[in-house]
Amino acid sequence: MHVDATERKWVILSFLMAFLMIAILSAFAIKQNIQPPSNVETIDSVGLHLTEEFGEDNLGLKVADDGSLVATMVAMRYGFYPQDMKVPANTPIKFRIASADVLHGVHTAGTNMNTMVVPGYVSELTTTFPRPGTFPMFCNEYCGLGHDYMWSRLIVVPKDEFKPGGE
Ligand SMILES: [Cu+2]
Repeated sequence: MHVDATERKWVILSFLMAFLMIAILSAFAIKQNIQPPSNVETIDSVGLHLTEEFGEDNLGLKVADDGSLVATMVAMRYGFYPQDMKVPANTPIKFRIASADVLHGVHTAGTNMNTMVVPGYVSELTTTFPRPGTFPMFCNEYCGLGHDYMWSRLIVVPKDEFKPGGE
């Protein structure tokens, strides 16, 4: 089969470009610790406030029985509850987030924390924040007219200054 030299050159070039793009994507996924969502756990979004875990008084950062930290959050038009959350740096924190109404997203700028919050499911992710500071947490799934105002703050404090439950 005869393949024109110019055509051969472009076939090779297009394959190289595809491999380069896959390599860049893979390198970033590994470097920034990007993982696919893996928790499939259903919950009744309408009755969220009636559950023990996502009841208003139980939201926020808690120490689990095994000593690990679990942060429970509710995303609802148009805010995240609790509004501001204080967490220690360099400590793995498991976030459990549920939506009380429509599809939301949680993106914490400057960190690798980013997940969709699908109504009817509990979004779960575990991450560690290496840098202390105040990071804005945005909704990144358009959820209605107040979407632009849907944000809160994650306050990462140095590990030795952190007291669980204290201010
Ligand atoms: Cu939203």
